[in-house]
Amino acid sequence: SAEYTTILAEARGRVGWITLDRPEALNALNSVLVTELIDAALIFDASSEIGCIVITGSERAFAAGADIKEMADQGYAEMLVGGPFPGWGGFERMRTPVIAAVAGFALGGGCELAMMCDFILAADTAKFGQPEINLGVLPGFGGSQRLPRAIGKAKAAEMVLTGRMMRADEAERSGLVARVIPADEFLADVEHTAATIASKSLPALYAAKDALQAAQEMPLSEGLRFERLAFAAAFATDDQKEGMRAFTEKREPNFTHR
Ligand code: CO8
Repeated sequence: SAEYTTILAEARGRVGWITLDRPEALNALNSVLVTELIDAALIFDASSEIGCIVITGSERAFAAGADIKEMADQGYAEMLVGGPFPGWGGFERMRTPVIAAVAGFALGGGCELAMMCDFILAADTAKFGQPEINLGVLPGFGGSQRLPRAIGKAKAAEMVLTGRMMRADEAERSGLVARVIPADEFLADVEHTAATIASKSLPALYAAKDALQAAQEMPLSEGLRFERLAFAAAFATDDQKEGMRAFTEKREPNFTHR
């Protein structure tokens, strides 16, 4: 939409596309971009017309991190009170599935933003890293917590302590990304994947995303209890009736909520 200056936001069918667009800074996440990204994402999330959100960058960079030039002179209180943090709670609580579509650099806050999404699709050009250690700091946007959960302690510790980059094939082997796609097929594949998700029943998508998030945050017994209740609750929706009826009638389901 026209009012944004650092991102492009556009609905394509039931998919909400957000393209980070600060080419002069490899999409570094400055405060304007962060504000616009969260705003656009929350608007898509609030719309029942949107069943999947894609966050992507350019061929060269998803995002090369927080904006170092903007951060350089900040102090403790400025970081804590303003800084990059306000607003992300809402982003993390979105109900709509979010895909991070990463080509090129996903470094620092860029890698952390990608990990905040439900899953990452990577072009074969993708490079992931938490290079904050080279700047005399550490990941500040979830990287020290989400990277070990995604790829295990050993690999995460090596990445965070050396600041090295990881290529797409290693990222796939390690479980950081769902799939690696050749660069020339990348956006078409992402679009297809997002449209597939967006064609499902919205209440079922919300519940499935909730349960997957519970798996990241809860002990197994709690997560299993959460799933059991959510599964039973799905049987109160007309989309469950339609989905199962369509299966027995050997036709495509026509969900009410999508
Ligand atoms: N911040 C500000 N500007 C940047 C950033 C950045 N993170 N990354 C690149 N740029 C700018 C460069 O300064 C350069 O601008 P100019 O042309 O005006 O000098 C332009 O983008 C192009 O970059 P390069 O010339 O460096 O391009 P190269 O291809 O030579 O190198 C690299 C690409 C390797 C990606 C290199 O740019 C680089 O190392 N960038 C910094 C990566 C980094 O350290 N990221 C971590 C930042 S700290 C962080 O993310 C902490 C997160 C905690 C909170 C997050 C809240 C959102």
